[in-house]
Amino acid sequence: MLLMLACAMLAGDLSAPMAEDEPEVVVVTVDSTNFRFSPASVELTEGDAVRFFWSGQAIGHNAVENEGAFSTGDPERDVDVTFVFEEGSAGTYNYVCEPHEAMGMVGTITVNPGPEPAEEPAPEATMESEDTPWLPWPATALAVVVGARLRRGHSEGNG
Ligand SMILES: [Cu+2]
Repeated sequence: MLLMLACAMLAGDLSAPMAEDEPEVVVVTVDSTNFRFSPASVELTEGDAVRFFWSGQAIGHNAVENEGAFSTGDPERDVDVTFVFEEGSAGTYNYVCEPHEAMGMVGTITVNPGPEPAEEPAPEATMESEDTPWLPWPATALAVVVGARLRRGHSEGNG
């Protein structure tokens, strides 16, 4: 029993989160000659950010997420907008440059879940298993005592 508890505590310590990484900021810019985002595919972790950054473009671009998760607004020649993917935002985000979507100016951001906090072992769970073996004992002991008294009383009456 104590050994089990000790093991559980040890496991909890081992799975405790390490010092968290510094949030990463991935810059997505525009390859204007090919009308492409660069990089077009980004993978990061919850807490990280994407910075859409371009300036002095010949024509305006924007980055609009298909489900409305983020948008840099109207197409602009100069854009500097940073979106932070908070805890709980894990998922895949597909976005387009609205004027140039048909030309293939699209991008994907994949956000992976951050490290889980260590779960506390539930102390109640280990207590429950000990209940059942003790239940029959008081009832059985009482029956033996009552049975012995009855038998003795009976034999005295006969003798
Ligand atoms: Cu564009």
